[in-house]
Amino acid sequence: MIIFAAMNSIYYSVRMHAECNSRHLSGAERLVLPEQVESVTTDLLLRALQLSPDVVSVSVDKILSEQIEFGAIPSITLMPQVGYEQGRKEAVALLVEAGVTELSALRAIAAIANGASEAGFAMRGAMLVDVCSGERLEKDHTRGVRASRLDLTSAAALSLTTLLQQHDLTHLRTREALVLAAKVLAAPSVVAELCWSDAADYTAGYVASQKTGYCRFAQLKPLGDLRGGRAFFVRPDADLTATIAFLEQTPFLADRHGAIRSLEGRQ
Ligand code: PML
Repeated sequence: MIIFAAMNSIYYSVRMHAECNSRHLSGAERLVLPEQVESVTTDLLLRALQLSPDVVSVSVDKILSEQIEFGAIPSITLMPQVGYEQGRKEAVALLVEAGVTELSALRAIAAIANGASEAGFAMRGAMLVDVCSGERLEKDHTRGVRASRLDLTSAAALSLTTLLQQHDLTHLRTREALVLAAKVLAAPSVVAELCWSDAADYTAGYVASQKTGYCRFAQLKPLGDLRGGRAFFVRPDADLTATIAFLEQTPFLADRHGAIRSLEGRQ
């Protein structure tokens, strides 16, 4: 379903970031109409406060509707239920199918698995990884690159939530990851994304690309591991300034989504 923003309407980008002991704890964001700003800001603040942070920052920035890029949430494949080591092997195969070299895929997996920040923790944002060599291209290995100013329209949110519920995918992280993947795949020179969560109690992850859609694994890391994160694979000739500007600055609203197919029963 496609919903068009009213001409010349105003939106606000509401972004929350929480820290504890100077380390990233939680981040979330929305792109909403003016009348939603108060309740959305409260929701994000309450979400951060549940985690006993030292510092919570909330920013609210005006966005004009003509600045917004619209796009699609990719179709979803629920991959067979396997352990995280087998899941990582299958993630490599999907990345290769998407156009990433095996070397690059393996280097990205190793970096996330070992804690990709300078200090060996999860990064705040994502790695930018050369699709051929696996070289890391982001300037700051702790901050990384953040896909930001993104959300989905209310109509798309309703429809997607209903679809996800039919497959017992009710966690907010899944919805948020789908929106983020939609924006990442719309970015210039991005070929694929690899992600697994840095939350101790959340083992899921995915490979996303135009070729494969969003392929979700229930387990890409052992339970309790805080090392997780994201790699955005970019073409060697990428104009990184343009890619980063799109990911971090261009407002993006997903207004439609694909279907879900499940391979979960298969081994
Ligand atoms: C995160 O937000 O921690 C990343 C979540 C990745 C998997 C999301 C899912 O499909 O459930």
